[in-house]
Amino acid sequence: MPLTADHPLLDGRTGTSPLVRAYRGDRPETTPVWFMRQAGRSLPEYRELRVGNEMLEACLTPELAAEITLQPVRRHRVDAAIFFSDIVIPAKLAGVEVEIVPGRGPVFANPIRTATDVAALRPLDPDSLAPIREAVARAVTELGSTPLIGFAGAPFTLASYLVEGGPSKDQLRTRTLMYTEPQVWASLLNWCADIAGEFLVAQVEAGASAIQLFDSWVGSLSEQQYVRRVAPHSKRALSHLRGFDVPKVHFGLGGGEFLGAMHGIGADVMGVDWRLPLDEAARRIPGVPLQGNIDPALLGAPWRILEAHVRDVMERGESAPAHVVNLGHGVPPETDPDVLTRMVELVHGGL
Ligand code: 1CP
Repeated sequence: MPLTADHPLLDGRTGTSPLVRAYRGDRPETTPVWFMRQAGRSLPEYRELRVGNEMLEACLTPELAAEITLQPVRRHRVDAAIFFSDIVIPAKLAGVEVEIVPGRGPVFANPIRTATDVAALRPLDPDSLAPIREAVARAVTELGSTPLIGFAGAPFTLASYLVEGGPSKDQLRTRTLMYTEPQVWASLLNWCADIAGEFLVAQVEAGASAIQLFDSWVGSLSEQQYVRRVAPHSKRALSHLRGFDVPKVHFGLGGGEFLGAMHGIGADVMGVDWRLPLDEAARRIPGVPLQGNIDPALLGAPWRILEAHVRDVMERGESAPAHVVNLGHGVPPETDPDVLTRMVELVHGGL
């Protein structure tokens, strides 16, 4: 399905924005920058809006989700907004019971661990995505020439929450299921791929100018297991966007050892975590635009140390055909927002 003529990528709003140009392999005059998890806990205006609103309810209230999406753009002048939502929203919309427990993360009342559990999962009713479409449309109208990035959790990361029942350090149960019940595993990952894919399509149709697929917990896998048991499903998630000419970014924490395999699922741009220098990433996947990879730990360091690190990241980023500056993972909640604003100014000032 092609984008409609009134989509921001086609009607002159975002098609030549620095972010979209860099995602397409070009080097705009100013290097674009945004931050994973820029919308949320580090901003006082976010905490204020969230008082009395449960996290997932906020995600499904279009006015609130749109407003939270816009906050970091207004404050920091970043080159993109990322849609305020969560990777578990499509599961919730498909009828799975989940809540976000403050200080912990997503928790599922009934973890999915058997063939019967997987067989009981229902497909996502496209009508249930109406609040997502409305929130995206509202945000996009306000954003004008600033692109909105849509996102989804990749099947492995989504499945790991469903199987574990909540956040887990090493995804042990998930990986046990992967090894011992390959068919149950494949059905579960296909279900995750399809709900993630439809979540992405809804965001793109409503006006997102790029998407990012997060495979946050992929670092617990070997390359062999990734290629065999995970990558085909991530590819399936992205295949829902076939025909839509939008840049697709793929990011995984600890995926540096199999960056090539991750890129191979159909991504246009690779997000890199802080463990792998960008010049080395560019050597591993030549010709691919890169995004990253400031170490979030340095957000709490004295400015001169952070500044030197940002400059180093930008220099190494010159090894890639194009570079979008970002963190190597999300903004930690305790970050001083002024530091993020100052970093945006630094990146826009150039090397
Ligand atoms: O207390 C609060 O305010 C809720 C904290 C919070 C927020 C702000 C959660 C719970 N989710 C979000 C928003 C969110 N989640 C966004 C919005 C936009 C932005 O980036 O600014 C995005 C992209 C996500 C994606 C997400 N959720 C990921 C992938 C990215 C990553 O950080 O690796 C994952 C793994 C989640 C699960 C999740 N949701 C929330 C938390 C605390 C977690 C992680 C828990 C864990 O460590 O397992």
